[in-house]
Amino acid sequence: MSEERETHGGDLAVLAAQAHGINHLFTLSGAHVFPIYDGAVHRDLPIIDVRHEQTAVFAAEATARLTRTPGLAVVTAGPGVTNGVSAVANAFYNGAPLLMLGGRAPAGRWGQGALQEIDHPPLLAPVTKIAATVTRTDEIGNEVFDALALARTPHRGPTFLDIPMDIFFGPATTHPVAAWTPQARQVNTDEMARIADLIRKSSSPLLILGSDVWAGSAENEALEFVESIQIPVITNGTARGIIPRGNPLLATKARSFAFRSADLILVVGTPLDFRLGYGDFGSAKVIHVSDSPAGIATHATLAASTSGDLPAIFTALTNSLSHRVSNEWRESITQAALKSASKERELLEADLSPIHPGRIYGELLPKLADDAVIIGDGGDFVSFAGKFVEPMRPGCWLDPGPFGCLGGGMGGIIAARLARPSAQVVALFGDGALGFSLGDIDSIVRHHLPAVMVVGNNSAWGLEKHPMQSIFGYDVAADLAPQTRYDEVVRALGGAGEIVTESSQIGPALDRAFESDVPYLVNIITDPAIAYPRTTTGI
Ligand SMILES: Cc1ncc(C[n+]2csc(CCOP(=O)(O)OP(=O)(O)O)c2C)c(N)n1
Ligand SMILES: [Mg+2]
Repeated sequence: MSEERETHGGDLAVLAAQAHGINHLFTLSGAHVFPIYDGAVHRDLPIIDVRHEQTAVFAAEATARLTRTPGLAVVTAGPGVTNGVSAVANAFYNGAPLLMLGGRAPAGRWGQGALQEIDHPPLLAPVTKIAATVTRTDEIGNEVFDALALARTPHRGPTFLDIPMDIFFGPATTHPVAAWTPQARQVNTDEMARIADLIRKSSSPLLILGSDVWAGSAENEALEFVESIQIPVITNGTARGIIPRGNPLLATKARSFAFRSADLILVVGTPLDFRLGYGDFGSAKVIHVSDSPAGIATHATLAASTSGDLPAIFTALTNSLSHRVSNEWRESITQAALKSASKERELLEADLSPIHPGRIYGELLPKLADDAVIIGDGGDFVSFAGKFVEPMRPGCWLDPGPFGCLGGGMGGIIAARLARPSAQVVALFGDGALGFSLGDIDSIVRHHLPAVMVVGNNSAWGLEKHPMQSIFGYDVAADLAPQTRYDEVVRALGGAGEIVTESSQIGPALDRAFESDVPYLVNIITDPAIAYPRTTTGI
């Protein structure tokens, strides 16, 4: 297809998206956005159509988190946009760059009550970096390009544009669009000197690596820094795997001991939110490093902070520090990690009836390849995954993140399978969470996106049932129908699956799932009485 063509606004939007390296358009149909479909068809941008707009946006978010290229979700006016809002909010709190492009009632009819007429940007403004309406056809290309550039500029996050139908269908001439290139950024040398000094003086430092380290392509520089001074590390989100399983500096399994015993905690690329005790670690000094000035916590007492280019920040630290963290501190972390690993082994090997969720991970872990993509969508069942699964590579772990929106699993599968065509894709679902995106089994079947889906089926919203029990002594609105055959739902929609009720059946069922070349759901009936032993409540 030639670059120049007399066409409409849809072509301009597609060219701008392609200049950002976007390879897929996630959508659910509506006439308001037909021009971009026509542009995508003419410009060979594959269209992945799904059964709920939320899944389109979750797929865009997961694409961004896995590939570090922005995702693109296209939704129709009105309910198409409103259905996407929860997933946009999730992406906002994960710092995931995407553009949700919405249709909009025609500008020429505004105020007259056209179908699905609603002003979207005010709904999206609190959860996007920009939410705006395009007002001229010949500006569509620039505005889409700029919205994507803003989305992927640190601190990353979603953006929203809507395009009135008459503007979108308006005549346009396309021109070649130059590919996007990132802007170079500096580090603050004074702040870096102070941080290096604090690390040098610390006898028991601990490093926390968050998702922005992976998003900012700082994983190699981070690992180099860690190895050079031998500092123990805890990772979260997509940063899990930067320090691979088996590396003695990985302190994730010694988490409570490490937080309790460190005298300095250096947090890079993640907010000091409830997951990190709001940045209050008792007497330990805290350093906060973010990819942007607004990311530095203002609610915590910080010994130092800096923001900027994360690879450059790690390189500066490596260059300015020549000491090694003490053997005693590292050894105490290793011992604490070994102790908790031996306790975990009991759960991983539990041979109980009904099945203990831990045993599912005991069976799954040895079957995971180093490049497996793991997606979690659920409550307690996914918390167990967080405890047991230690990825070997970064950018291979998708959990809902701090906004905690259930329902992202199927969008995660779509994105993971497209981004990593030959890798294992394993989605771990709570039975409650699965219900949000069950209809999109149809999407992964239609688009031939095989994946292994494992449901920890405790017939309950477990992560709500158990807390309500402990607060009120009883629970309501927390039970689901017992032992629902989600595997049969998948089969009816064209995939495959089976039910598992005994621990000994888990391994063979997982083997069949990995060997199959279709979406395969292993529906594992687990003990409803088991609650994840939680130490944080999120409040
Ligand atoms: C969209 C959304 N609605 C409600 C919640 C509140 N919530 C958090 S965990 C949870 C229970 C999840 O149940 P399930 O997926 O079955 O996992 P389990 O805890 O039983 O393992 C609920 C309802 C949420 N996080 N997101
Ligand atoms: Mg459940």
